[in-house]
Amino acid sequence: MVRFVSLALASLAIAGSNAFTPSSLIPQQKQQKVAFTTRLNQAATTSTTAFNLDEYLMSKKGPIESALDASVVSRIPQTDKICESMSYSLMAGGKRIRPVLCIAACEMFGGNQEDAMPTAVALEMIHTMSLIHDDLPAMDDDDLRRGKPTNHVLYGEDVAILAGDALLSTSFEHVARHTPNTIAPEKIVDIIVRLGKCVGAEGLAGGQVMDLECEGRGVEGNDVSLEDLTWIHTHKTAALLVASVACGAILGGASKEDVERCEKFALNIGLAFQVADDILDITASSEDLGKTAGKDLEADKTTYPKLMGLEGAKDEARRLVQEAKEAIVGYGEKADPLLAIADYIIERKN
Ligand code: GRG
Repeated sequence: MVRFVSLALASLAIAGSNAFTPSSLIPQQKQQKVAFTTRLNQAATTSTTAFNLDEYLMSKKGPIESALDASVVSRIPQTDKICESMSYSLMAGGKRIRPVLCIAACEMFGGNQEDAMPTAVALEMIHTMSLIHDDLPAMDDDDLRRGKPTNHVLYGEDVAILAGDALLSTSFEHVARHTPNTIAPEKIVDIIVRLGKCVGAEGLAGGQVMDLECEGRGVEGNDVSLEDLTWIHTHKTAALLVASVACGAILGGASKEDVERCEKFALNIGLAFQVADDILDITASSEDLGKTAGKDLEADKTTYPKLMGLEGAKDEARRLVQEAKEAIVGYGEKADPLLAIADYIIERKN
């Protein structure tokens, strides 16, 4: 229901300005926009399929888990320990949202799962690295992740840091080595650039540093603003989701404009994801989350609920998802998986 309301709203918002202009009078770039708007309106009025997200996620789970499992293998006894530590966190469960987003975006543009899988694996390696490092005593100092003891609890801080480093470097190697040779080398380079960028100063690492700098702020006159919070989460959380969708789209054959629409979609779901995470930290149990609940409150962190109130944060999450969907609804039924994932991101329980 929410879906159809949002489709109608998107249709109303974007319909209009070029409705009766002959296409020969419209410049080419604008023509593409008109064509997209027309598709958007058609999708908004004709899409009635009830997409089954559970079935879709189940169909992706097996291939993703197998590819992840095969991606870290110790070939000599000297690497047994580091590989065990890498595999432990990589195979410890998790929703696999980033690989699914990558594959779904690739398929939306007519690409296939096999083309996207090495990048999907790389994204989950990067995500897992960030979780291992985030849980370290020098960062969030947590001993529970994905319902299991954190990496450093089992392997020690030294090995956990190195396992994270190894997952990060292996992610780039994996894309370069395993992406099928039917994909143009320029695309593979573009993907590696995007993966590198979303981890660096303008990605996870930069977002995390700004987050650490903001911790403990909140003294009158020096409060963390909504703008600060949005910057942190655009980089710390959304950047990897943007890379997931954009890389999938590129592998599927998307044009520059298509990739930009995908980036807009992913930035908004990325922020919504974090708003939902902040809400769950207050409302869910550690058992449901698979990690320690209530940590934000305990550390007096600035979060969306703290700045907007719980109901305000829920409204903000819904607004962001709505905006995300408007960016890609014009792709019609092919966008169903991504649209359903957008809803799931704020409805999830962990
Ligand atoms: C070492 C270069 C380098 C970077 C790491 C620690 C760090 C810098 C960044 C922190 C990134 C981080 C942990 C962001 C939070 C993102 C988030 C909401 C994670 C939870 O993701 P889910 O819910 O987890 O997808 P599962 O377990 O389902 O995979």
